[in-house]
Amino acid sequence: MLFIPFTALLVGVVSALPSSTNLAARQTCSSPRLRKGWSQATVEERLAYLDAAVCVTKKPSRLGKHPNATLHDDFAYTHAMLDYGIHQFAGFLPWHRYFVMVYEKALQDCGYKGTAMYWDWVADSGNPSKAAVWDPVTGFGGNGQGTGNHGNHAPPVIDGPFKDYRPLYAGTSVDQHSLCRAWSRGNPDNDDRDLFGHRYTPEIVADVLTNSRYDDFRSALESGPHAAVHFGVAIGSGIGKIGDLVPSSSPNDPIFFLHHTQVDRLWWIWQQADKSRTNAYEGFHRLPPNAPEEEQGPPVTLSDTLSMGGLALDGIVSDFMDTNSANLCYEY
Ligand SMILES: [Cu+2]
Repeated sequence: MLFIPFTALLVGVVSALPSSTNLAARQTCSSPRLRKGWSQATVEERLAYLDAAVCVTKKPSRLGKHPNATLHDDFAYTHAMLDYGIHQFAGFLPWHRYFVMVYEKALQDCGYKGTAMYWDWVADSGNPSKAAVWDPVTGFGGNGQGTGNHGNHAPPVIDGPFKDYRPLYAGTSVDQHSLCRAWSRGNPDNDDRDLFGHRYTPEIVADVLTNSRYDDFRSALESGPHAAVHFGVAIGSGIGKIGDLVPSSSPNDPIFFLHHTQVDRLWWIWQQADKSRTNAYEGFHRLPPNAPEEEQGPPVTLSDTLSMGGLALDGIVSDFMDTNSANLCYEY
């Protein structure tokens, strides 16, 4: 049988490969790699990650959709193009698991030796604006500042390694702008914390994890804490402008990948609680936006395709369920 290394799947340029490839059970995963939280990593590890993340913003586009696009822009574009088909249904979790892996591989192609890292926003929910991820030297820089952006874009991020990065896309439209954030500011009178930290507390996330059915868990996580972090970072109350982490091009903000690695980690934690959850996958496909509301799509299956829109080869859901499989081989 032809052996296809998983890295080939990620690069997405091996034209002889079928468009989707089942790689399960070809090897074993004897020593899974540990994905760390940003605040657990050493300063050297954080700087190495940031160096590679900056490198991704300077590498040429793989998709070739626009002469000014970089590889990082490709991630935003792919996510924006596929938006409707990768959110608000069962496929949300495996699709983003694969997407984070494609990015992790891009970091490694930039010389990074480590793994994807996560922002544990549950641990930081009491005071999210003070989280280590926002450090100007050992993190991703802080909130947007001043008035130097245009149109609907929130103020630019003026510190940290991405202050000169100018994402090309807003949604799927070409609209180059400075990387921007607009943190929501909590109202202490209502126990509203900044960055909507009151919506992803340990209590709330523990409650999300009590859902025993896959798609109930997925839905509670996606529309609850996951969405709150997107909005908390990028939809500052009252300024009428939005930061990069809200539109469908949200991978524009490199913090996206730490946010989604945390989402992946919470799924992993949920899976660890019961062996039968490794392959627990149920729910329904979404119908096109113009379909009558009462109709639902066909049931999802483990053999459904995960499209990467040309950024990497398409995958199959079953290849992204078990982080201890040979092709994933990581843990938290
Ligand atoms: Cu997404």
